[in-house]
Amino acid sequence: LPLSDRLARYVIDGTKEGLIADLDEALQSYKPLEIINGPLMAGMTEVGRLFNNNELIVAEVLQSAEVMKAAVAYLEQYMEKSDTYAKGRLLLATVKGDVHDIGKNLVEIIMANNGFDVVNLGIKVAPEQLIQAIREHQPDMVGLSGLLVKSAQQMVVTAEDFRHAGIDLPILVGGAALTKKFTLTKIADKYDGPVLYAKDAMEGLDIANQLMS
Ligand code: B1M
Repeated sequence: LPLSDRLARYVIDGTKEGLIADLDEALQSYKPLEIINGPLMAGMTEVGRLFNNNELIVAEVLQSAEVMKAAVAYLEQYMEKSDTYAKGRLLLATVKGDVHDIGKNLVEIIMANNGFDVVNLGIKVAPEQLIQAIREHQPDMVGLSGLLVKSAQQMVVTAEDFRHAGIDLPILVGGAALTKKFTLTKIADKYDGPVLYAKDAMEGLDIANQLMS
């Protein structure tokens, strides 16, 4: 198989044997993010398709997620880092009811490598936990991730709870089930501060940079 197909295959098959050697080979021609957004994401998309067709079970998807995480963890050391520090603080979480964290953790890596101080609260984070963490950590913005359809709705609830708590910090949202339209209508409608949608982690960084400039 060509290298890009092999990389996608590790994710689809949920196997790490040979992964590092192939990542090293890919690094000779591509940047770490190109490898993640290209063949590795293509593998994940295929996993999602197979899962949707009942051709994979949750345990197998979990193994695919482990491979993706291992690949991202290995590639992280080769990512470009900026020397700037403390551009701003981002409080980051996957919303209540949702365990998907690969995209969120990618956002953390990219933001942290580019001068942001990131407080990652993990997965299944309820609005009240976020509100408490905002008071404790005094971030400049809050990042919410969620991949399930119900997570988009959970973001609306979170925004509403923030409003009731008197919080109007910028909120950055992302995740597969979200759209810009949903963000600008449904979520922003329930909130007093800015709500911004990022389709991927790099767009999230661009938005965060604009907010802090
Ligand atoms: Co789940 N899962 N999953 N899953 N899973 C999806 C999301 C699904 C689309 C698969 C499918 O059916 N085709 C489907 C959702 C259906 C829906 O609601 N529309 C689904 C389902 C149904 C489920 C369960 C309900 C299955 C079950 O138990 N029956 C269950 C949910 C549990 C829960 O959350 N309560 C479940 C569980 C799991 C695993 C645990 C097995 C595993 C997650 C492991 C983990 O994350 N630690 C898993 C996986 C791996 C997936 C798929 C296959 C891949 C997700 C992924 O990691 N992608 C996924 C199908 C798919 O997306 N193709 C699927 C790679 C990652 C880098 O992309 O997270 O989208 P992503 O992040 C992107 C952008 O979205 C964006 O940037 C990233 C790229 O740079 N982004 C942000 C994300 N967050 C951002 C935040 C930002 C900015 C950008 O700013 C703050």
